[in-house]
Amino acid sequence: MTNMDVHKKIIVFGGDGFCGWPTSLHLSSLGHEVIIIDNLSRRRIDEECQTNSLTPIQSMENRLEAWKEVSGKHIQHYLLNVAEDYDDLLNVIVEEKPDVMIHFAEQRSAPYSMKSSRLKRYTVNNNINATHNILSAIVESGLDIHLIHLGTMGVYGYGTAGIPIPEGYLDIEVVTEAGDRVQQQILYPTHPGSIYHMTKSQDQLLFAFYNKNDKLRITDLHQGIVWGTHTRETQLDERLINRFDYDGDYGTVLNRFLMQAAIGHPITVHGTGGQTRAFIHIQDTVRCIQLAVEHPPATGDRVLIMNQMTETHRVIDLAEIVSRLTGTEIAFVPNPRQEAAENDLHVENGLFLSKGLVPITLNEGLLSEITEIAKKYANRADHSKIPAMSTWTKQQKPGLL
Ligand code: USQ
Repeated sequence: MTNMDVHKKIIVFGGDGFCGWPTSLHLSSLGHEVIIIDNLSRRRIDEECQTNSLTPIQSMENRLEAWKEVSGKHIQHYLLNVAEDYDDLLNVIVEEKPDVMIHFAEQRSAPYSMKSSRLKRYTVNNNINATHNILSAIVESGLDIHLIHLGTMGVYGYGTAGIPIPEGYLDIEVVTEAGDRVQQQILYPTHPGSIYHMTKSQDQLLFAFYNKNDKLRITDLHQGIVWGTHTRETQLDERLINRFDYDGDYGTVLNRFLMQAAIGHPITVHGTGGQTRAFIHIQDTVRCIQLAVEHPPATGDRVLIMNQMTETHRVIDLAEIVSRLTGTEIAFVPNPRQEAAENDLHVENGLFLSKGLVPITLNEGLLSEITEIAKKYANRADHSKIPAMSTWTKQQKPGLL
């Protein structure tokens, strides 16, 4: 029996979110026993910001009931705050004895994390405590659990001066005073662009420490910007539908552009649109997590870091593609963020390709995403939530926004 055929018990932290929900369904469909731990904070933030998913997502109870009906498989849900309820977290881990735990349970919006000092502190407290509580609980449980974490390409920063971004580690050579050449591999220096991205940079250090000190087996996935909505499993029944964020805080760039085109709103390019970013389709996200589950590091291995992205694009090029497909005009708006106006980006992603990932490209999915999702649910859109309102500095006030 190969590693791929083994059915595992898997806890998914943050299994109600945009990446966590389709991942939970996918792993369950493969025969793994999936347990979701989620405090439903993403839904609370929607209420706080008076925003909503463009798609009509169901309550957690309805989602799980629908999955049982459609697949015959049971997913259990624990309502638990991983960042705060350490004892409960430890108890669940000790009782359930999972083989694998997947950690999506972090506040994931850069603009939201920059909105106010309250939200900066919330993001830091939530994200870093969640990660540390999980690591600490694995050690205290005494169990040999493979931890998979959803990190971000944003820890590297985007100004790479032509250097292809390696998968986590950089080869360096230092010439000592005596003239000796010393070679080393170090964690690629982090260069986060928001409080949110900074928390993911801190996560890397926590992983490095627990890996060195306690020999924890950890995979850290540096994911690019996700686009798309459906995966094979979320399409099986409308009650399983994934969330689609389009608002100025949580909507990611390409999905925002697709939704804007669907409702005839000008496509909001920040600045010149010369920002180059890494992208991946949500279907490939869940496939990558499957591959990470099937290829765990061995005890004693260093943290396995893989770049979870399939393509790089400039924001302006994406806007032009969507504009060409739909006839929607492009609006250049002052950039509310502090980021380089233009950058090159070369990313190595050979690890996932070598494990069998066959990427979905933009060409294959864009039109259907516009018609099947954005247009279908356009009547649910609140147009007042489209502008990006979060600014990176107090002084900067984006004129048009
Ligand atoms: N942008 C626009 N117009 C818009 C929205 C965004 O031009 O209407 C620009 C932004 O200024 C930025 C780029 O598009 O230059 C990407 O913005 P984004 O909101 O799509 O992505 P980001 O804030 O980086 O965060 C998202 C996810 C985060 C994940 C990250 C991966 O929210 O959870 O970690 O993508 S990465 O960008 O590779 O770090």
